Amino acid sequence: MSQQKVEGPKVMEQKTPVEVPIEDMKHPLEHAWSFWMFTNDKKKWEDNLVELTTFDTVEDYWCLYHYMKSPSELTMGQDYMIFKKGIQPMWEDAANRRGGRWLISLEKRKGEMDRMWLDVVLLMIGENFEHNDDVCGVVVNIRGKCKIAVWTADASNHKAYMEIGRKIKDALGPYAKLSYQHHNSSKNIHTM
Ligand code: MGP
Repeated sequence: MSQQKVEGPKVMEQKTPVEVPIEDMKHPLEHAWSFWMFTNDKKKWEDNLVELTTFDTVEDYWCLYHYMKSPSELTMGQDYMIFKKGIQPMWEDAANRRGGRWLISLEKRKGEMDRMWLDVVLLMIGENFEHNDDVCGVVVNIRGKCKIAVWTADASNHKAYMEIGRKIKDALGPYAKLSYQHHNSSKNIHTM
């Protein structure tokens, strides 16, 4: 009896026309951003700041988003901070010294903190403002009264901070309460 020759599946020799490094397949952001964490352990405020990592692509941000705890899972006294690479998340940094912040109060809407944090971070790293250059970073403080704050570079640049504030308000919806303050004062310059 003649034995039938069984042929295995044909393996086509496949050649990728161009070898694309995986890094080049990611979508770059306009800026590189540093992700900071504050844990209230040490006496001096600035000693509690840790720069965890830097990201500069959309994909790397989503990786971090899935890997890290959401703000609502942090413990009391902790902060997350995302600032343009090179800007330290403190008033003393040259980029913040003349600046201020849009404070988003989460007093009554704490349950929505994670969504609001994500919305504001995406708005910021996606460079959705006309005055992107005026945006320094964003902070979420886990306290009895939690807060999200977008820091801008120049508290005397009314046009810039108002445009930024309006975009944040539009993204978060009519119930979001925003107030703008100079870093060296707790007085509200603007509310919306
Ligand atoms: P906070 O953590 O921003 O807000 O500031 P919190 O805890 O809600 O308190 P509140 O004062 O807004 O009601 C708390 C304290 O941390 C400040 O009073 C400062 O002593 C210190 N601190 C906060 N920041 C953002 C800075 C900073 O940029 N530089 C320095 N040196 N100290 C800061």
